[in-house]
Amino acid sequence: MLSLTIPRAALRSATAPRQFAAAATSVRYSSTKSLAEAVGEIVPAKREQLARIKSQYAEAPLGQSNVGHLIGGMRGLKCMLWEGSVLDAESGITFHGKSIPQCQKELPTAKDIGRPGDEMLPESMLWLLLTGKVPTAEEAKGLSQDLMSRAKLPSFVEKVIDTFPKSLHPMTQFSAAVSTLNHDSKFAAAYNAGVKKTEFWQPTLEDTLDLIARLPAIAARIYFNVFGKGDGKQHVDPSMDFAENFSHMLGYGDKEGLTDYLRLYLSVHGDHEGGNVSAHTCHLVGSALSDPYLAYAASLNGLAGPLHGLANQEVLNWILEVQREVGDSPTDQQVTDALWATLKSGRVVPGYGHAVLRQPDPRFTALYGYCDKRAELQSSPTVKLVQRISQLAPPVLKEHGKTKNPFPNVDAASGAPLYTYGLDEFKFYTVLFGVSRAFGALPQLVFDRILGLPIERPKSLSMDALEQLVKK
Ligand code: CMX
Repeated sequence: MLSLTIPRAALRSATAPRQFAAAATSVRYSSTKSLAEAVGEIVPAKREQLARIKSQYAEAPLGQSNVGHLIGGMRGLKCMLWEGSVLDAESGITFHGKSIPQCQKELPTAKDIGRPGDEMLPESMLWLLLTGKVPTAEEAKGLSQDLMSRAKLPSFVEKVIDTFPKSLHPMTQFSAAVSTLNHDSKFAAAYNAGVKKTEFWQPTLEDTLDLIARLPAIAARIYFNVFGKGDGKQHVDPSMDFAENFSHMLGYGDKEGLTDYLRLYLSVHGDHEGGNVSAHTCHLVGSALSDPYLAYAASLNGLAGPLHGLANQEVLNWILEVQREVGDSPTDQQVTDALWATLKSGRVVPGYGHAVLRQPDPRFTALYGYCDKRAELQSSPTVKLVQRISQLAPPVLKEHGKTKNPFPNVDAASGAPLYTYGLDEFKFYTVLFGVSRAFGALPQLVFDRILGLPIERPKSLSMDALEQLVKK
């Protein structure tokens, strides 16, 4: 039960084992568990599970790899461990076994921690991803307050960001700024001090929380410098949750609909199993024991590609292009013609298709569902066009006959609500995705270190070597 008066002695870091405790004064109720304690509890079982798998099944086949895998982007090859989520081609993503609708039902929401808003908190999702358990409202609130206590940027990082030219893409600014945060990496410091391998996960978790907490301020500073919106100071209000503070920093704090949308957006974009470019990159770079800042900066560079995270910028660009062409009340034929014109020009339809999914993306469905709940979004011509295209594009893409999945992915829906709420600088959209992806990619880095996973080093072959091998 939440009590409003908290004895001073009961206040301590919501997460950290003493040696890595954040200097910040985060608030935690003595009866609730901190995130570090909750993660610490699962460590023995996770290690035992890995030892059991190693001793009993190390030689068990997982299907064969073939030449098609080697030259075809390793589609479907089972060669990575990823704890937080599993992606099924038909039913979509589950986070520790929970689908998005289940998470929407079970995870603590803004209202549950005393803030205005109905959507699940990204803080709750982070707890689930790291522990496999649904947090109580008190635990979610404690984690939220802990993150807010870590959110202030070092002043040298602010200065670095302020030197970037406005013309530098926001994603490049974002990854560069994240790299500089490694100046204060607790993992790097612990490693240099000779901390034992079995304890690596603790400073990795500390860096993870520091980094996630600081991403909104980095993003908002870039947004202010490039687009002139927000107060430019990235003020943090400790009574607000993560998305609420972020929304205020960006200058949209008065728009409850946008703030609640951000909560949902950040929660569903966080984790999408390990094989996608951004998640895999974080795991790969982290496997060299690079600290979480370096690993996540690399991840962001992958997210900035147009076939991955940049697609959400491309989608809005393309939707507005179609809107200019067909107007606000187009016929089905006009929209269909616009889809064919895109395909015939040799371009992909952005926001459609997926390397794994073979059904509409449940993340798309969740964001679409949000639009259906809000009158201001229902009346938006941009949202309406997105919804119309989601019905008309699949038959066109099927007839076109190339893509294995003609259905919308998350990027098809994510930008239109932002645009409608006035966050219309779509060059910035992938930065929002980048704030979110940290909620999934970084917890896996913690698991990598709990499990002591080795450096990644798959085998490559030249075409000559490949031919020699297969001709034998
Ligand atoms: N429009 C037109 N053609 C498409 C297409 C689309 N939306 N999606 C796939 N295709 C084409 C591919 O370009 C490929 O053509 P070629 O054989 O000429 O190279 C063919 O269909 C087969 O591709 P696939 O096996 O179905 O898809 P991949 O696994 O290779 O690629 C993806 C997946 C997402 C990169 C691809 O569907 C695509 O480019 N979609 C548009 C961009 C996009 O929305 N990306 C965001 C994905 C989600 C995310 O990561 O954020």
